[in-house]
Amino acid sequence: MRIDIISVIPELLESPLGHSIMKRAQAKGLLEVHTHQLRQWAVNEYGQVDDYQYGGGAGMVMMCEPLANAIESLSAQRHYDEVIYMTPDGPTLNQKTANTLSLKENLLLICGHYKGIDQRIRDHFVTMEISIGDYVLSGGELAAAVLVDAIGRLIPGVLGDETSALTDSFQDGLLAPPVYTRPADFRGWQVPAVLLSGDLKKVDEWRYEQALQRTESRRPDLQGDA
Ligand code: 6GU
Repeated sequence: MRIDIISVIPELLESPLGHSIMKRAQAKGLLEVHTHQLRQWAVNEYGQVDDYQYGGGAGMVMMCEPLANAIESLSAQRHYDEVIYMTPDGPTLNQKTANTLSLKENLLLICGHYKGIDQRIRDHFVTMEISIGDYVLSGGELAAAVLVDAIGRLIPGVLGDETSALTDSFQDGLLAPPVYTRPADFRGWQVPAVLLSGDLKKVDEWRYEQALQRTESRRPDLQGDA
């Protein structure tokens, strides 16, 4: 999979995508992430990409021309399955959306700043909008990093243990059960005996039961959401 990202601060994406699983995915050639500085399509020598909003009001709006030129120039090189605008007023990202997007070949992400981007870009180029939650970030970059991470780890071959993404919280509409590692007794705090029993069927049943209980008490809204 290839993901292109248009941003005025591409540096913000470097660290989140340069370590751990995202680093490994790219090293293995399973994921390519290319960032593009929007200012290379600026309207003047000052690198201008935003302007005052029509109708008045505080806050700048990202202009049509740089974004249209950026999107068209990148789209001339490959077909994008989705052109995604990262915006707090989009539908909220969930595991189902991440699963769907992980099966795509090419994605183009647009990171907004200030008051956002001119509505005409959304109307004429954007095919999908995504928010990562009901709060406002200074720009779309951190949200884009979250999206790339959520998608990237689902690409087959990225996770060392092929099955581990399947047992994540949310993957089956349930939160994950509690986990334990050595020692079995830490300060008198015991690991549940069933996990030491060696009875895999019992362990599976216990985990499922715990997942149900956790979901019921913490996120009753999730039930059957897979
Ligand atoms: Cl995608 N962008 C911004 N700026 N803020 C957000 C967001 C996105 N998702 C939640 N808050």
